Amino acid sequence: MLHILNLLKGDIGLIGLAVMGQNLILNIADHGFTVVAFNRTVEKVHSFLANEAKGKRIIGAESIADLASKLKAPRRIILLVKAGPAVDSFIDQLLPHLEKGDIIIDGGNSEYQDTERRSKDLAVKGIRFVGSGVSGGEEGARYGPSLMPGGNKEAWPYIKDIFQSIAAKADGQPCCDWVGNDGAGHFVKMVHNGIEYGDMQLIGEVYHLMLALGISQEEMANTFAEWNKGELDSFLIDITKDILKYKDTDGQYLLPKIRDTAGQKGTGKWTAIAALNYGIPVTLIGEAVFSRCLSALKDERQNASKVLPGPNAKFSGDKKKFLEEIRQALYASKIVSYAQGFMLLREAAKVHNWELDYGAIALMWRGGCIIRSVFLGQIKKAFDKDPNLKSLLIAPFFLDALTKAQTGWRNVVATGVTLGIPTPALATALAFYDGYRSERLPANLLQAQRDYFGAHTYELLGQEGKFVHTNWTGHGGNVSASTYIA
Ligand code: 2AM
Repeated sequence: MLHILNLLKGDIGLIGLAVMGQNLILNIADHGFTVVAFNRTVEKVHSFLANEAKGKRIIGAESIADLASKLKAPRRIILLVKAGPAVDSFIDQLLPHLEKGDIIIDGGNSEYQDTERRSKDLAVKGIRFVGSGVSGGEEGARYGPSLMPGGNKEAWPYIKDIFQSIAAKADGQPCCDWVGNDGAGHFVKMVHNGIEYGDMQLIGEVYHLMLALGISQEEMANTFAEWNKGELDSFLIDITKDILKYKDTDGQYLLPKIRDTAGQKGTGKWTAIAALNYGIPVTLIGEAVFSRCLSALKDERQNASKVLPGPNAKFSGDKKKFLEEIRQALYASKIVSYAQGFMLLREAAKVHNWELDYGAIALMWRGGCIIRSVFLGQIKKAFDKDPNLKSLLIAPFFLDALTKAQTGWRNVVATGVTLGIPTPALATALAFYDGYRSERLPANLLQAQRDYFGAHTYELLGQEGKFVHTNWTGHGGNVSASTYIA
């Protein structure tokens, strides 16, 4: 009897009927699962049932209690509500109606520390909590997002089927796998968004250089179309081509009319903050975030443009050759950006004891999401070949690509400097590359300076672990500072 009753119940509940939530419900229902839908403003449930959800395996709920009563055990409930207090509020409202073993999945853009906290708090109460990155926008949610679930691993066997069937597929495999404990899923989603910032910034710089070259917008679009057939084949290159081609109702290109100030919701900033907190040089994403900040200072820039002198130089080389060098610079910088992103993942995994599978993460990003690309297939291959790979830069495939690209890359950055075109992401990628491949960096001088002014001590080459202090001036004593940090 209980079994039959269970059959009449919903497979999964979803709270939050904004566009992402509605699309995800439709996607889940299309894959043969019955979904129970609920929203804080209940009228949205009614209108959803009467319109988009009509005739589909979708049941409405009038209250949290109603939602809980209409779900099979163990209950599986996805929250797709505004990140922050709304998530905690729904968790609190759900708890009295749940039983031990039930599963709450937060599919919003929550900060990974919040997910960490919720996962731990709910585990104590016997509730299995999952924080899942969901990427791909409205279209992805409806027809195949990239899904990055993490949290309480006990939940995975109960949600795997639904998650992997609704996720995007790349080379026949779902772009969804278990990421790791507690906040791991949302951390990986955050890094994904940071990398997205970096990719977009790089493409923006390329566009800026193309403008300086003086080529037509049509030529730019054709160049991107061409690039999209090769190793740069990706969603962002593809839409850039479409944007460049797009003409307004007056027959003019729309792009030059758009105000050149970029907004941000914060996930790029979170990635940069995490990079600083973990001490990992994720410089490209940092530059991408700062570039948006600089773009937002439109009034100041307008004033400065009238007074601050530039180099007054014009491009005078072979444009076709330079366009190919720009392509190489973009590709090489992208490799650096992803290498930095995976370095951050590795460090966070160490700190949080997450067992991250980097090849699987690359596959999760390979399809369905904004950074989807052929390139991620190569990253997956590199990590599959060597799961302990220290850096993508030294994986044979990427090492070869960097070797081929570096002359062009250097020329592009140098030309940007000569022409006065800012290329912060392309340039910081190159600076990172040169720093990373340097056996010796000038940090010895830094150590000496710190010891000079603050007696912080230093290590001598070949005598690591032994800290010595020098009395550089002959006065000031020989006592070193052990606790003071400059
Ligand atoms: P609403 O339709 O009742 O506004 C995206 O904003 C989704 O998050 C919507 O489903 C919205 O519900 C929900 N939401 C936003 N803020 C919320 C809050 N403070 N409490 C509950 N739900 C919230």
